[in-house]
Amino acid sequence: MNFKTLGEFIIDRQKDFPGSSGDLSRILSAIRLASKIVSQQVNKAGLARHILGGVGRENVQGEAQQKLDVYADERFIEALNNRGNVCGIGSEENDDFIELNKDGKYIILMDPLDGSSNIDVNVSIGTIFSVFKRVTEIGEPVALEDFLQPGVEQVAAGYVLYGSSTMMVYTTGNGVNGFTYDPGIGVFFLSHPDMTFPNQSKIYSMNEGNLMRSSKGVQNYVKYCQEVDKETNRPHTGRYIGSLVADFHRNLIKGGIYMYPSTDSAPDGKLRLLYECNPLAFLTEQAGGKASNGKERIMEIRPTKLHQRVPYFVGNTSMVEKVEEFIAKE
Ligand code: AHM
Ligand code: MG
Repeated sequence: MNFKTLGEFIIDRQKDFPGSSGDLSRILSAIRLASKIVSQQVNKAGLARHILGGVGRENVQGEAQQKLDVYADERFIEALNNRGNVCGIGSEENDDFIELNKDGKYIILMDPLDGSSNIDVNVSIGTIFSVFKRVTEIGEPVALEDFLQPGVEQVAAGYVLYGSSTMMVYTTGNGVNGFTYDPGIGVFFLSHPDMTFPNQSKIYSMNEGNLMRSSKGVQNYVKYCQEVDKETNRPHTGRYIGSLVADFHRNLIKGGIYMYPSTDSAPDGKLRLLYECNPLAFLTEQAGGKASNGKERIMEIRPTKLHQRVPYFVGNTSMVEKVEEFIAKE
């Protein structure tokens, strides 16, 4: 067993940034703390009736909010606010961004509980986060422009997966590392150092119920994945959990592509650029993969609104480039 803890790792990595104020380390430890609290609630979701089910209202995207969505949102905001160095948070669960300490230099974008339709059925869910430096002056209130930065400006990003075990995976632009939580002693240990997509990849993940409503390019790519061809090791294997973090995590370890394309009924796809796509794109590129909207690099898209959606293709570079080829031909 590797006994390096997440706490030690964060401090070790801080040395890579000489003269650092330690603010980013404090943010990562706030995320670590909130994720432990959320993990504990997620684990007993089946027992605790007061945290299961919907709250009876919808978020700004028209999706039914679950009690645990709201619970996770509140815990992450509290933990980040307590550190005092975050000036604003944009969350999938809130209509507008939240202003925190105007003297803070960092902003956070997050999906506090992704895949929440899976909560009540005991299937993996996750938290996704992204950290940027503000572009407005320290001491001023945060403004929308602080949140609408392209993904290439991220200073850190990651996710927490509440699965068969709880894991935190993150990057500060110097590789991707994964930590597994030991709930007995309340500590995350480094279990997956230097994560990269494997060279061999076989898995494709998509809600195929949407296939007939997707573009010809995507339909042809899925047909390609299903064709039998010994030389190229096809057919590929279909795997779809319906929790982005869980699907992404499996593909990062086993090799694969996750797709949420545009459809007739959702021309911009379903996933949110700022809370879901950018952070996982940063991790992907750090792990040697590729993230695209089918035509362009996700991290170069300049956002125009907080809750913006984009078609999303993410995973092994060879697989993402293959679907891009089919899309270019459509
Ligand atoms: P959410 O943020 O409201 O949970 O929605 C995002 C989720 C992703 O985790 C998942 O990959 C996708 O929506 C599943 O959508 P669908 O049910 O359309 O396949
Ligand atoms: Mg989500």
